[in-house]
Amino acid sequence: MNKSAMAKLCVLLFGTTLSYAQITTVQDSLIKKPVQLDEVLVEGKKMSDPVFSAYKSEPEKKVFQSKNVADLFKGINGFNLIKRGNYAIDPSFRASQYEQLNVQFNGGTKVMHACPNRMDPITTHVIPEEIERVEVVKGPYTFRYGPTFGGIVNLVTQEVEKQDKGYHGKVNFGGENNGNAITSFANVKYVGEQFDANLNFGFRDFGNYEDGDGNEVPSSFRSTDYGLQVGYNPTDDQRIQLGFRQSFGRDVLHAGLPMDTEIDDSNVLSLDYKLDNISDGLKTLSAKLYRSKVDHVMTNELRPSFMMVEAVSEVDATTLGGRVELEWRPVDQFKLYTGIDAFSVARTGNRNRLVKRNMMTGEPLPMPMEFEDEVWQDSQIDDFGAFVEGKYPLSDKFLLNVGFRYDLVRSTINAPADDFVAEYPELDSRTENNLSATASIKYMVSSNLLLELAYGRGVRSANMIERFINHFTVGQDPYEYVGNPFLDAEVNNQFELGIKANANFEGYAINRLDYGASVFYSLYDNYIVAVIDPSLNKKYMPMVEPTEVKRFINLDEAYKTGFELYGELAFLKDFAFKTELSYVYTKNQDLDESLPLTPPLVTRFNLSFEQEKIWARATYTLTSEQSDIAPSFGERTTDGYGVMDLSFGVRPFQHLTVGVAASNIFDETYNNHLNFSFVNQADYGRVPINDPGRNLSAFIQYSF
Ligand SMILES: [Cu+2]
Repeated sequence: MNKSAMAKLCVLLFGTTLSYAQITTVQDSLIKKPVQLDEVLVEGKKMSDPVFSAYKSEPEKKVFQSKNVADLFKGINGFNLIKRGNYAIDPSFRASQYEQLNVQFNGGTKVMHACPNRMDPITTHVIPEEIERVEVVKGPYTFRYGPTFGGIVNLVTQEVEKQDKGYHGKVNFGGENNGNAITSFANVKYVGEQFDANLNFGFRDFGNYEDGDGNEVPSSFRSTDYGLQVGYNPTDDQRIQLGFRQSFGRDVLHAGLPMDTEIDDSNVLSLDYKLDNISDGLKTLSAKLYRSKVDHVMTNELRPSFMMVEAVSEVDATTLGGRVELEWRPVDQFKLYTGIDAFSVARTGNRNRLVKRNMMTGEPLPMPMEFEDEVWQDSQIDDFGAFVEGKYPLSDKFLLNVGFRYDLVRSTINAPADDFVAEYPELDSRTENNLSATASIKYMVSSNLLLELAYGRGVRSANMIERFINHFTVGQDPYEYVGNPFLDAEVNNQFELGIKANANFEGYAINRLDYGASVFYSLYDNYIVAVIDPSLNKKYMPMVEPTEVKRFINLDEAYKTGFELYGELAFLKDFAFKTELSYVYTKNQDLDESLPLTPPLVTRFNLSFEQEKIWARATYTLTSEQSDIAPSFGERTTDGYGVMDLSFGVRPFQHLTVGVAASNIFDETYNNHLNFSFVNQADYGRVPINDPGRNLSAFIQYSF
């Protein structure tokens, strides 16, 4: 590929990602460029980025309001949120969720939840203000960052090594009127020639919010977080980085789950190393090692069921992992990546129940009865992987990417309950061998037009709940679920075709037009879902409806298809109008219904105005009715709705930023199709949880 074509491609790719990024910060070019640790996407090195990737940079300088986890994914087309309240929020992308998405921090660090109800997903162990960028690969199109089934979501925290030398810092406060929420965040960092350090602290206190009709939703929580990161560059070509962070969640109310969190503590320790410019043939060595731990305590003390049974669960999860990658240049322009990685999650913990009343009659028992239930049965899943991936420009217009990955997945259950052994007499540790592969092409038609075509085969072995859960209600419905240790890994064969284009207009009222679309089709083998199994008997409260029990099984036939498209028009220098659309259609052919958790069609209109010292935005999000549902999952049709958000920010002085925002200004009462339903709440039956009504917020930030 000749130089001008390379330059064109860079310009094109950079230009089109701008529409995702909204605002990019231009770095002062340093004379000596420090070694940077790898992320999934590398700004300015678009020839290395995976196909169908996008990122959203948090507009660091132009803030409107304090961030929450939901906001991190709001601006990325195709994302939806699975809400169990206002705290335990999981991202969903194109109807893939949980372990189907490879969600990680900083290019590989993982934090696995301890709670069987996912009260503590990875998004709860981070300060949202700390996340500077969210990177996404939309399918199994790269395997360098671990086994990937439905896509990669990489949350990038502040990249100290990219900053200017000296001291930096910021402190901010935010407040919201709906739920009387307050947020605070402080950060100080030092960047030196060889040494750098970064310290974060955050505190958040949220009350119960009200929906559009003024009904209070039990959703309050408090969380305190801090993180420390130190980096050392022993030579020009090396970097070592050590990170440690802790998060303390307290008194979290989960409207859509049977219990509330008392304690949710997590810590993450990570060590990164990179050696660059090794030789002509071998360019880079990157290594990472991490350990994370989540301790979780939940009770039903504040719930109606407490009067019959007192229940306390104390569970924990330990995640260990690491990777080593070598980047080669066997011939000029040919980038070859080889590596190995490992990922292990182990969970323990019990639920203690004190039965105070006779379940049949409701009469108090003369002697309350105590029970102890194994939640995780001391299970462990280890994944050891090896990958090879190559990027080669076939001509000055074609970039070819081919990758393979092998995973050895070992699952063990160390303390199986008697009834679980009775259900599965052949229960033993098990080893699976998974093969993943991808091939894709980037085709640069002209400097303003890029076409992408990709195929990926992503494989996901069953998670711990799907394998080993023993009569717990872990779904959105009230059924007891039983794991299945003999599940086959589910396979996603995904095809995707996409276009990104732009046009610049000199001397007109219209300045720039960006547009793009991608269409995908996923054919699944062995898709894992839970269905009612008449051969299973209910274990807990056997007389209470529903009396059937669900078991996880593999489906024979299922598929998914859909598209995303966007168009953005920049005009009158400071204005931009953007439209985005995302749609997914899923089919579980075995049961002739949709797959669970399929999001509705979402259309977003965004008008923004941006100058150096003043900026504003109006967003109208139209969510259509969802009637393609999974009745076997307890889903019901969800009405469509439209929500209007307004925000305004100003920088009156050099270091000071002030923002105000109004979300859902028309006080619409609505619930998203992916929201959980109220469970075990005194004031609500099993109806979907409504999202917040009107919310006014104010934000102030001082940075230097
Ligand atoms: Cu929990």
